[in-house]
Amino acid sequence: MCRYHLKLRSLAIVMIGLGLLAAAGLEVWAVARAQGPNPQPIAVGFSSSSYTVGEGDGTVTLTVTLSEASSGTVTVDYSTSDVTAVSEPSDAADYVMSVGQLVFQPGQTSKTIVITLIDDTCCEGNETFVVNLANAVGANLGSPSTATVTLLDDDSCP
Ligand SMILES: [Ca+2]
Ligand SMILES: [Ca+2]
Repeated sequence: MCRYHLKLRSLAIVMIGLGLLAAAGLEVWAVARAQGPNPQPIAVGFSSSSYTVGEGDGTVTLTVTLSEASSGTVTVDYSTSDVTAVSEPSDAADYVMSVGQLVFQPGQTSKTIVITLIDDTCCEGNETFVVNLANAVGANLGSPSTATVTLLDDDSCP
């Protein structure tokens, strides 16, 4: 009789334990539901899809931002690519090719890329090149991930 009673007691304890687990699970579910769908992942992208500078301005500065501060480090690679403007070692280079990596320390949300321009004396019209972002780590590649730089020609044609 006594043994049977003990078994009943341990069964009751197990049942209470299961009940508590179920309650905890329900609470986790309710909290997750209250928070809605998964929070939007952090995105990294240019602040603008186009930048316009005079070819004699010396440099162009592009800004890359995070959609929100991250608690971890975020890195993203960047590289320039010719369109109608060309980079060195071309004799008629309009800008200096630039490849690198931006590192956002935790809490940082903005970084700049500075590209050196090469002024010429050619009457050539406005020219463009692009800067691409790639290989984002710690964030998703956002939009725009490509920025177009337009170099305004400052030479008068004969
Ligand atoms: Ca010029
Ligand atoms: Ca020119």
